[in-house]
Amino acid sequence: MSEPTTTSQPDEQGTADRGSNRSHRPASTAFKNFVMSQWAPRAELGLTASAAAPHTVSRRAALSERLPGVRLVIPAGSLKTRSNDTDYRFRPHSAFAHLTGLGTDREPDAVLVLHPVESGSGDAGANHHAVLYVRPLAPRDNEEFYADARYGEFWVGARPSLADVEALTGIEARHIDELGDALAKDVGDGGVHLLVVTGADDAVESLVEELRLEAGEDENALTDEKLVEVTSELRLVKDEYEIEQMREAVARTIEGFEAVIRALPAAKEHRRGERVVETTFDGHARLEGNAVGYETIAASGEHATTLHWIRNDGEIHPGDVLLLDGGVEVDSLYTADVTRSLPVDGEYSDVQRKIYQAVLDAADAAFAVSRPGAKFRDVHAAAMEVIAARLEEWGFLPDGVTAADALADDGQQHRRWMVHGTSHHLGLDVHDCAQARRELYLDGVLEPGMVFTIEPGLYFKADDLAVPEEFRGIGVRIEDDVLITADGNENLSAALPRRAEDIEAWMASLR
Ligand SMILES: [Mn+2]
Repeated sequence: MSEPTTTSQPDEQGTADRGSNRSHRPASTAFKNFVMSQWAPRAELGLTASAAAPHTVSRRAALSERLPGVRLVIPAGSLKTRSNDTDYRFRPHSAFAHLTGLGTDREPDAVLVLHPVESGSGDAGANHHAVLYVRPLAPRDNEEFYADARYGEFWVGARPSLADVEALTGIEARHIDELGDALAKDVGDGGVHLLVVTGADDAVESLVEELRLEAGEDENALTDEKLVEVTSELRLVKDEYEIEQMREAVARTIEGFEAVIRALPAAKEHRRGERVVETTFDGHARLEGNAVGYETIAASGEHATTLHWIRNDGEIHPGDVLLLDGGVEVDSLYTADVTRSLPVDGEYSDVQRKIYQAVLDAADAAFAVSRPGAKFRDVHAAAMEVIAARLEEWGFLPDGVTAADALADDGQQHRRWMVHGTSHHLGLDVHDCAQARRELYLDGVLEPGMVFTIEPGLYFKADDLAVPEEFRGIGVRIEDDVLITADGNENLSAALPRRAEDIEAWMASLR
């Protein structure tokens, strides 16, 4: 990649603050005049309303309903440094993406503000008027055009104009330079209170904090945690567009799994076979979606007993079960989260099949209770009953401990072999809605439109002396993505084989 220059003016010693000792950018007036001239008029980006835009109106209205009279600040976040002067690819904060419909890498430094207005006189009859503050494309007579490695057109391509942003989102767009004054307006004694989604953009957070300090904090005022909680809870039930995006993410993910199976012969030959699996899946995610929704877990043999094995540098040995936990994130940033545990030679051994069947039975039990009106925690409980029963049957629980003892709060011995939960909400974040209140999440009641995973597993470490030797070094997880429907559930990832015999037949068909 090219060496970035800087927008900072060189000081008297001829140095600048960012990458200065490597910068060869000419600073002569002759160069500036020449580089800024003789450009054809800009072609319009020609952006039109996104498919998400109409749905975001009601999402913002729902947020407005929950927090009337408060100015709500939802930053997209800023570019994050990877090292020195190179940044990670940008991904907007999920609350921002949800409320604006902006996906892919849009739009670093942007801030959505919901300005409180007289009750019911805002957008679509809500209590707020939404404005998006963005850093628009700089004109060609601005040095940013050619000299700014972070934002300049020469470096990162043409950014959308304010008109483009309005067309794409349906939200009024203003220059980011107006943000400070807009946030400060009427803040203070008896005036408007500010809340900001924390953890997205340090600079915006500091600005809000400063304005609140100047205004004098009201001790009884709502805190930022409330806004974070509400933006998280808004996503517990997905709208039609979101469900369609989840279907898309799952479909692309299933293709990724198929690509991995086709690559297994090459993976078995490579000294880092797990990397062949990872790069095959991740490559598919970049080609057909935005990226992976989280780091792919490609764990063969004993590595599968490490729950978040993402180093993926191991060999794939004959006879291994390969645990692949991957999700394609589509351009709208919704992600799937699916796991299959595959026999790399195409057939499970007897003990692998035995473990696999126990996990599958646990998953099926969880599916059977997933319907409107059930508690979220019932799903986990149903899976654990099967897991505990099977471990008792195999004689793995300590002497004198029955499955029923283990299932009691003061037991839980079965969890030695499955320390994670069975389910989590899924959507823009792989662990979606994580800041929702407990009574709406863990203790919450299932409703149509909720999407979550069912992912029981059993993991027997290679050095686990509590189980017979033949079980050691095998990890199995089966993870599907579930949509709660009006009268039950739909397995969104049902097109990916689940039963042991179906997995074997499917692998054979792809060979
Ligand atoms: Mn998961």
